[in-house]
Amino acid sequence: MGDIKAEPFAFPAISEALALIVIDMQRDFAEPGGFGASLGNDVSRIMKIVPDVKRLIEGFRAAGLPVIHTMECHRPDLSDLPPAKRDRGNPSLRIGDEGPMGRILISGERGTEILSELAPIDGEVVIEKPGKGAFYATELGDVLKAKGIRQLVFAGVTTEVCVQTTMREANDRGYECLLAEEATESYFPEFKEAAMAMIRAQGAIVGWTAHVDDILEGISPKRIGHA
Ligand code: TIU
Repeated sequence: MGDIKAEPFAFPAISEALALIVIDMQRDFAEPGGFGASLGNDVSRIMKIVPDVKRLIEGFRAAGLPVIHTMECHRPDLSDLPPAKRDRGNPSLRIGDEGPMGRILISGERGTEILSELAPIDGEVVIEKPGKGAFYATELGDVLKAKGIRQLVFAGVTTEVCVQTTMREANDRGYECLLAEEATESYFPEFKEAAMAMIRAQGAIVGWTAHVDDILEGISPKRIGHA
């Protein structure tokens, strides 16, 4: 497969080892009445990245590369929700409360679903995670090991919270991580910029960043075919 144009330098992609992980593209973070809005955020920013996340997912599917989805959510009995998380901040609706899209961030509720435009297809792994990081208290590490995945391309929300936390977890576990710039977003534009700068600083201390077009060019079946 070869190099993908990236910062701070080219990302050395290996087709047998590469997967896309789409973090928490759920209605609760993107639509009015959900968890993101209950924390006082302008959620309209999140919907704007949907077309770029969609073409990245479609590019991975077309190349025959795995797509993994995550969802931040909790059990209906809240047994995996520490009080420290439930009580944090001053939200108008807390995790587990009944909102306009069902109970906030609870598994199986309408608001917890992945946006319909980005819905997983048959055979794609969906990881339900109680934390901000996708490795904590989930089967993600075992799934990646079983599939032989050692490199992860990241998309999803929010850049500095669940995306960055998961990238740091993955980096410490030995995965090479590449963040797709137009396919991630924060409620705070300055936090997105700062998170990307932190990730790629010091010679890719946490990982690389790249434009969606360059990632799609790097994984295109045409290019794999000629590798
Ligand atoms: N609040 C915020 O920025 N993010 C989260 O609570 N979760 C995720 O980032 N998925």
